[in-house]
Amino acid sequence: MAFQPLTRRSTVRDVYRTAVGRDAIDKLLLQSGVPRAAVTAAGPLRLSLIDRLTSRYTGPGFIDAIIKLVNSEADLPLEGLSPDPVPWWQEAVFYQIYPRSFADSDGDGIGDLRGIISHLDHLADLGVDCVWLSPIFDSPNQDMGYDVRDYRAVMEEMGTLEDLDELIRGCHERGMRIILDLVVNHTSDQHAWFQEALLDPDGPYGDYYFLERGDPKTPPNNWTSFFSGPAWRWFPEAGRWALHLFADGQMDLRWDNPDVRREVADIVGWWLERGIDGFRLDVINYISKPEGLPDGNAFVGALMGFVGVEHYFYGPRLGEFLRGLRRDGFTRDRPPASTPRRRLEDGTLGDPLPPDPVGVMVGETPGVGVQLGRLLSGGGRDQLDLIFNFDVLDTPGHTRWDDYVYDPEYLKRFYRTYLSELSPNDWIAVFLDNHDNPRMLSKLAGGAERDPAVRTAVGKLLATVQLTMRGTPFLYQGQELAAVNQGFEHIDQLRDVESVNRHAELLAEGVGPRALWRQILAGSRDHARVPMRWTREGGFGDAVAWLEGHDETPGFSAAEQVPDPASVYAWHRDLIALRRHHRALTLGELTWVRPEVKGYLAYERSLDGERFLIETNPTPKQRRRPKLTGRIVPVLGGPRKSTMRPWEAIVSRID
Ligand code: TEU
Repeated sequence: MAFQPLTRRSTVRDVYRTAVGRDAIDKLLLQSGVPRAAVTAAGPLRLSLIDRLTSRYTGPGFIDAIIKLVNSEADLPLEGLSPDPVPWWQEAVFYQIYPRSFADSDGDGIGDLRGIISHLDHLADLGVDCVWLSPIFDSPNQDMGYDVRDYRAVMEEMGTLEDLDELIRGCHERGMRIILDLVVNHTSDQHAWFQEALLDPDGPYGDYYFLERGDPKTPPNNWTSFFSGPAWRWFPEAGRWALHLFADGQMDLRWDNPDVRREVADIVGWWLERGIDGFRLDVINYISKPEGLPDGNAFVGALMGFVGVEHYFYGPRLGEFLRGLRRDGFTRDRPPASTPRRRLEDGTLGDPLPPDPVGVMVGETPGVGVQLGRLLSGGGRDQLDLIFNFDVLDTPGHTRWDDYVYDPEYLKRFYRTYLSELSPNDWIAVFLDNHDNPRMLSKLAGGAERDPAVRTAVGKLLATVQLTMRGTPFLYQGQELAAVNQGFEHIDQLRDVESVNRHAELLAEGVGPRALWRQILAGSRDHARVPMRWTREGGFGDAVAWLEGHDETPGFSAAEQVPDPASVYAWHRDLIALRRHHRALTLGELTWVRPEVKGYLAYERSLDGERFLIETNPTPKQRRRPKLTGRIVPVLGGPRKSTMRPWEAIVSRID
């Protein structure tokens, strides 16, 4: 189907028919909590009419912004591409480590590489196939390493390049791959490039960033930062404004400059040669900004919480930049220092594998919905391999700053819709936790997880869904120990720049102390950043951790969980082992089972005549189990009674 550009005479239905328009509308509905049926109702209406009807709320330019966004992506065809034979990452279990909080080997209260090395067996025993390290490169840590000062050096407090080489080898020897975090939408203001740029804004490095002349009182446009305030900082020494979508020390790189693209590709190649198997690419969908940096629409800004996003969350040259990076950076032209050993059927390890021709590219893509996700990661499109779709994290009408209980019906709806819109060329990443979000276990249990039995049950339930959903699971450290949100009591206990800035901003706006703290506590990224609980006493022994955890509930440390066959850890390990032996659970088709039944989240996975039934009751209430036919034999969990216990999860074989 040829792409027809939208005009003001187009209808809502026309917009919804396009990939970009569909995602944009879905996102607006999700943010505002309006049901999808509204689109059907408004389907035949012309955009000019919608503009007239809604401009009172949206202000001028809203509809034009949508039209422009949709017309910028004429690149629709997704069908007819030939997917590769199954790439390794489709069957893999990834595990995200937040190095600062994983394990501390030298007692300074900060996690480090040697700490990770000493716990590699924990990961291998769990069954992890690929480890992802959040940033470890040299950084002033305004945003905990997401502000890189030197892309070829390890942060001092985390160790040395030699430690990292040893860590890479340690993963490979255990049959695991390892990827790092590539943060290249921005650099730290302390990066040599930016320092050079400030010294000589008209020199070559000035062009690496968005350095704009102007009046020191008026920023170049109305964009706001994700971490409060305007997205611009004035540098008097250079007489220029500089763009920063995140903290004021995270300066956005100007990817339109071919030198920037070449530098990034070189960095990637350098690491691949050292043995790194790929990267998770931080906010990679933000790298292309439109020429002229136009003002953001105020209505979209108010709805999304940030002004300007519609201009860069899927910018004009994004696809081109990603294809270039894949070709010039991720495609190997030199052999790596080492490769992972092959994992054999019987669980032992074989010889090292041949190098992957292309390092894996996992895109962190906030704001990207199902259709844009397909455009960015569809097989054969030569952009990314996997993307994170964040719409799973909060239910419609909610953001992470709202104090609310997660509705499990939405979890079902999210995956149903997502999977139903994919073609055989698409593959998704499945994640519930990461270092930027409170724990899903706490969101779903809504406080009931203070009861250890509930905590265990919910932890197992979430693991079941995540590890048997059709897609590649990304576990985040601590999920295997049923980690929960922390009982922070005061802003002084928090370390995250986002929480700290937001706190100050709300305070300045006059929000009362209770309402303010409620928000911060609901949404703070620090919940997931406290030290991993290796022992009952905590994570980092006697050292004072850089961020203290508050969870003291007995039973939920690694020391207690690992030896216990009924633990959440054992459940993860057993499920991962089951996946490894039965491809129906990784590559198999997924068919929903009685999806209309509330409080029953169930599906079948099947391949080559082998069938598994996954059944959960993601609610605090006992429920009647829908009657199913066939011989159903539990292999994990059970027994399978006519009523389901609260939070029950069972994996069965259908014979
Ligand atoms: O996060 C990007 C992002 O948009 C959000 O998840 C962000 O944390 C916040 O929720 C915006 O409101 C990535 C990293 O994962 C995050 O840790 C970094 O702070 C951020 O990019 C900047 O590099």
